Amino acid sequence: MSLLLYYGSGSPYAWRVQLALEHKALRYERKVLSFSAGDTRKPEFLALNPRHRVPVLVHDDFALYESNAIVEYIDEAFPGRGAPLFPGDARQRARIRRLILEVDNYLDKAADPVWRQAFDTEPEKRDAAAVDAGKQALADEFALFTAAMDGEFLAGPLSAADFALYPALALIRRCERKLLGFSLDALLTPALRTWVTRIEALPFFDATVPPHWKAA
Ligand SMILES: N[C@@H](CCC(=O)N[C@@H](CS)C(=O)NCC(=O)O)C(=O)O
Repeated sequence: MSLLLYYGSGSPYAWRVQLALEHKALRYERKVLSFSAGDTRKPEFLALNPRHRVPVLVHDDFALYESNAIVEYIDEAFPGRGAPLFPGDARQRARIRRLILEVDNYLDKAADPVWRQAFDTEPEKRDAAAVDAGKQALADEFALFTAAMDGEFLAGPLSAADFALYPALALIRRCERKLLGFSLDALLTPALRTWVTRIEALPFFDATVPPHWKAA
């Protein structure tokens, strides 16, 4: 059996998949792609994902893209390895899927202007008003996620919802290096701050941190 993960260092979507693979204690190889070198547009990668995005997981002869589909596949393809990532009855599993959709459809949208200002905008061209609007949108999102929280983790026990949200928050925190005075903790609710420390204390967490983040 072989598992190969194509990822980009710091990609929040790829990070979800790494959290799932590590949680299941699966052995996998990694192939890091460089966005700046255009690796995602090379024909051999386009053959795996015509949408030219990481992550892609190749399990033997089966290649799959889209992080949420991959996480769900890992959970179903390797039952009995680690606790399920979609635990509970139909309603609980539906909540997990809903929370993941809320991360992708709402939280990411709120974070996007902040990410753009931090990572895609020259320091002298940064728009403080855009960052402030982003901060407000993020605070609103964090209030909604806090209200939806149901126990130690987002949906009660640890689940795929936690793996969807954490990398987005980590990337928001990474903006602190670029945006003067920007602080993730200042926007998070106390419950989410505690939740972040819980995720970072997971025994496999360190293995998933982007290598170039560790070096810096
Ligand atoms: N919906 C996709 C999003 C993946 C995505 O946007 N990946 C970015 C990196 S964070 C990427 O590979 N961009 C490279 C490109 O667009 O060529 C998923 O969940 O897998």
